[in-house]
Amino acid sequence: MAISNEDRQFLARAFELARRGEGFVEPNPLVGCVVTQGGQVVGEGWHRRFGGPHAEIEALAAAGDAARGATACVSLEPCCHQGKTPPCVGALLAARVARVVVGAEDPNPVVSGKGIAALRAAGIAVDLADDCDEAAALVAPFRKLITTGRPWVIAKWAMTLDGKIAALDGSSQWITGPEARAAVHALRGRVDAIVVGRGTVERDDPLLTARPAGARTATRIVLDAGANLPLTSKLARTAGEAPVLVAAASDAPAERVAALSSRGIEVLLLPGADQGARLETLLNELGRRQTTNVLVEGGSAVLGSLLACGAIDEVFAFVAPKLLGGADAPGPVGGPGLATIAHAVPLERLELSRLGPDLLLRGHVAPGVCAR
Ligand code: AOF
Ligand code: ZN
Repeated sequence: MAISNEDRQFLARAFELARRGEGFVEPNPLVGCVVTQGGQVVGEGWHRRFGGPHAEIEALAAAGDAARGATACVSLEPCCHQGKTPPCVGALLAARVARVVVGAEDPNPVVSGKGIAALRAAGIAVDLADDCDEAAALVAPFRKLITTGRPWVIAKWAMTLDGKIAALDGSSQWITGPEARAAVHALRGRVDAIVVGRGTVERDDPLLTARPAGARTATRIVLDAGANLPLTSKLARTAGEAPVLVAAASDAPAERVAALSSRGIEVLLLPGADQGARLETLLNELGRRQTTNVLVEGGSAVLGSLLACGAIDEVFAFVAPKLLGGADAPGPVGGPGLATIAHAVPLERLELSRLGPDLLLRGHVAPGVCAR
């Protein structure tokens, strides 16, 4: 049996449920599940928190006896391994579901394809929606981390309609209105780390916390080759409330490193001749720490280095309907830039929303695209 339109509708619901776990489940994937009988939903569930029951277990529990002979639509291939929780394949078999619709294969090599094979071997009909971009997008950060060992990098900026992130005098507060700023706080509240350059700290003295607090508390990271972060900065003064990490060059002065460390700030000494090389090392280290989502808030030099090393996975561009002009007023992404228009990095899965007076454009960098 192939995937029907009805299956797709239930899968869409499973994706919606899965998103509720955002910020709570990482480094696990977002997963949602809908159990149906004769076109009616009899149980719904999602993976709610890291270490907790998987989506299928929640949905089967909600369905109870109605799961017998039912169809389970799961956004991700059910697991067949004993992790922190028992395998979902076993639970689906025990509940006697008749059919499983799967949004995407699990990129985790421990599961990948084996969950579907185990279900089929037990006589359950399994249909994989292998053309489902949305299922793939839902687990894109998880896939990135588990297959490359590096986090998913979200580049965020706020600019005027004519592409400026600050006026000539350096002022940038505020380009966008309160609704857009609230969306940034929501984003901060679900990521594992927030990165800014030293220049941004100098200019804006940001706190980089989510207000109100979100599902998780991000580590606030400053790219600061000389470990010069002032002890009077808001970041340094709040290091006891939310973690601060200074990513410095390996030759940063020992007394600066000691001063920051004594305030509870972690200093990472990164090898590498330039910011781009140090950024790559930092991303590898963050991946090693199971960091799934990293939000990079600028400035333009940092975003430029990221673009140049092909490290941007997703973009959140907030656009205010204002004009600033100025040949020397900065744009969001600096650095060397790409040599020619044919090298421009395309975004896909573009979503456009209105936030009060402003626009939010978000999209994923097409997989396999690498800046040259
Ligand atoms: C599913 N349903 O809802 C999720 C799955 O350590 P554990 O037990 O939580 O297992 C984590 C792994 O299980 C994770 O790496 C991924 O392969 C899969 N996640 N699988 O069937 C779910 N969250
Ligand atoms: Zn599972």
